Amino acid sequence: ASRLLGKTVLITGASAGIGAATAVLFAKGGANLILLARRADALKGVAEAAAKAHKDSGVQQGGKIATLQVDVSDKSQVATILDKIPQDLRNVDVLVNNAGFVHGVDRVGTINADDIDAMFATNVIGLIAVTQVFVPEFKARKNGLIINLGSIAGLEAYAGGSIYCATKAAVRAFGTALRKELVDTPIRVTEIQPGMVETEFSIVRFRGDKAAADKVYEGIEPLTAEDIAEEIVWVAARPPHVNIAELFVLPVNQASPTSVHRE
Ligand code: 8X3
Repeated sequence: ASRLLGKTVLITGASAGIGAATAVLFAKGGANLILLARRADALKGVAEAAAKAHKDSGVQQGGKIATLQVDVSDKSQVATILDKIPQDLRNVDVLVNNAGFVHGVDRVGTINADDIDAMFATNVIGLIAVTQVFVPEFKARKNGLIINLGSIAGLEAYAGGSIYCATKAAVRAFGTALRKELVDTPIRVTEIQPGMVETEFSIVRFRGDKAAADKVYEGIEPLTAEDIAEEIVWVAARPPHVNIAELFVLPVNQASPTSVHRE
């Protein structure tokens, strides 16, 4: 973990869930943070939690935290990211492309067109746009790690998830191509593929219906945001010659999107 000391990590979708847990864990490990999200107030809470985690850790290095209110699905906002980063955090070492969501469980033919656009806009186009900002930076500095949040959904699609699964398959294809493009550089590209993780994600999927969201996790112990944060921080702490290309992480009682054992 000493490899994290003083590193600067930019996290999208940092206001909740995996992004927020990852911010706190990197801060604890002595990294500096640039936290991006649409919701400024939630982001502020995460920045405070991360600052506290850094302070409590007693680690001297790192602990600088900047928050940027950015919607990655908005091209004009993504274009301002570099300008908005405070000067002392300009040299980003790790990009965590975490922002993403699913809206609805509708079957093809009945899917809301705006939901299709929104999921692709954030999960795919936004992720690509942010990556395009940092790849030239990383190439110029001959340094960088890009961690994309894929999903089990990108490996095996399931009924009722056609659009979300397609967005995560796109993330996978994009990252695979990028890894090949960067093969002659020190820049690493990782894809984390979580299975069932209990966060706001499920509530958003069911459009705020908490009871429906909770049902997903009935009788099974899902992963937590902190579990995935641990994997992300571990990936970032590998020696520079080691690239964890993919990491498929499941709750012990899940074997596929539909193979779930419930007590
Ligand atoms: C989300 C995991 O199983 O809901 O990335 O598709 S799942």
